[in-house]
Amino acid sequence: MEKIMKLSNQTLSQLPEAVVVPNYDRNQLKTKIVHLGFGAFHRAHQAIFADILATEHGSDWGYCEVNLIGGEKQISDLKEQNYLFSVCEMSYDNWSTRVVGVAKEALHADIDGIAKILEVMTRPEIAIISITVTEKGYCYLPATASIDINNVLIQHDLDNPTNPKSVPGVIVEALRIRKEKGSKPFSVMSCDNMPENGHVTRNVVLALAKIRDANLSQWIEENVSFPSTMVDRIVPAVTPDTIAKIQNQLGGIEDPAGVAGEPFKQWVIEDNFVAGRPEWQKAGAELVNDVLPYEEMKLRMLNGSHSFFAYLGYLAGYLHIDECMQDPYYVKAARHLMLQEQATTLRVKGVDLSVYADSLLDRYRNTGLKHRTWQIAMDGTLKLPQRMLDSVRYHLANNTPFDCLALGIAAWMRYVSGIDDNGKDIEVSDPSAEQLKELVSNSPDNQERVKALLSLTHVFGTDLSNDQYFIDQVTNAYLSLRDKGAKQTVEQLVHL
Ligand code: NAI
Ligand code: CS2
Repeated sequence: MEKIMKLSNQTLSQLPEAVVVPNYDRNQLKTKIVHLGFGAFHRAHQAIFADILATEHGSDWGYCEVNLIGGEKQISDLKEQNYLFSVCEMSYDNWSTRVVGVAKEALHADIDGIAKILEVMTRPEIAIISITVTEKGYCYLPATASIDINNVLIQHDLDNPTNPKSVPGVIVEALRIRKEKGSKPFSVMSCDNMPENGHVTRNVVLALAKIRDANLSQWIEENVSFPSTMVDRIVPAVTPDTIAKIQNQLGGIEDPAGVAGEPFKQWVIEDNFVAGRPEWQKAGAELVNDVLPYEEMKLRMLNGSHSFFAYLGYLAGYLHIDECMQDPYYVKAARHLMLQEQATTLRVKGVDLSVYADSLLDRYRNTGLKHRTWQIAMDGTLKLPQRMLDSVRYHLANNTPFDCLALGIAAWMRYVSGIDDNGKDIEVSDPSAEQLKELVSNSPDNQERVKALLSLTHVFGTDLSNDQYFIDQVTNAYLSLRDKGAKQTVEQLVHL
């Protein structure tokens, strides 16, 4: 039997001509960024920007790729294939592939040890720590954007500060060592889907540092920058089908570290770096003074409608986003949500939000993506605040309607209740899953369930948990979902 070969320096020359391969001298690259979270998104986003810069502008910015929790295989695959991985762009009917060469090193906390990761992070030439570790990785309370001191990883790091496990703990320890060595600080750049992601990161790092040593937290405050970013590219979780398609693109060569995402990509970055940065603008990123208006626009319009589809779609049996797009009532509801209930809350200027909404719907129609509603539905307790609840606050303050938002929130409540509209069990994945399960099993399936779930003040804040008008709106939507199901409720809503 013929042996299947893997992507590596040796097999690069055997790839089909259509595959773009690094045309630059990879030995000239220097590890100047440590990236925490070598997941699907980073590979198809930040790594692509760096690869374009190396290819077209002679950039020498290389990465050390790190996973702290999970993703052991991705790191070992990367090491085995000379740190090369492929990124495919999936349009409706056409795929194109690029092999990315900007990773220089790769480490996993459980395989290589945290000491090795800290050694790399404290090298003087490391200028940036960038992060894509999902909202969970920040160990924060979304309603207040402050550190969750009861988080098990934070508890561990408080007891073992020099042998940390959490993202904030690892950053604090690296900064402590740099301060002690007299090295320059680095910038810490979150690329996760949170509003003011730089501020969230700063909050958790400073809070942890302060508990440890007030001088250290003051040094961090004065010397380290935490630029915020707005990041966008739909990159669904890799499936065996994705891997098979990538192998096909590579002419039969296997790449278990490969990923595939949509053609669109956007990156808006707060230009606030203390130790230099790549010239990302040359690869199409926008460097701005204030990212917040862009973040809000993306989180509320894109991610808000994504979560709306995820909960209402999953309940109705739509497994992928493009299936939701086949339902004209769902599309109409999502467009209403985006333009009447999200766009109206935004401060972004100079963007035609109706064009933006239609471009999002068009991206969702991409049948190549197969983006699972279940994937987007994950971690709702950490996603709802920025995707829906902040807009609800705007509407309550302005006395304006928010029917679609109330329905989206009620659909999350149906979803975490654990049974879909066909009576099938739902596997709820959320850091608060245990608490959700308890609240659900201790409340009857009526307005009491809504009240019970609204008691999660780390999600809803004390304001929304006690706002009777909000409670009534969500309760009405919840009872309709319970009695008529998601499809009929959405249809009725758009007919009203
Ligand atoms: P993924 O599941 O492929 O990767 C998740 C990464 O987070 C892994 O590297 C894992 O090691 C790390 N991680 C998970 N929990 C952690 C924890 N508690 N502490 C430390 N590290 C942890 O997910 P993917 O697609 O890479 O997305 C990651 C994040 O990137 C998203 O949550 C979102 O904030 C952001 N993003 C994703 C987009 C996408 O379409 N996939 C697009 C825009 C932003
Ligand atoms: C999605 C996002 O998984 C989710 O929650 O809404 O990852 C979405 O695909 C990206 O933000 C698009 O940029």
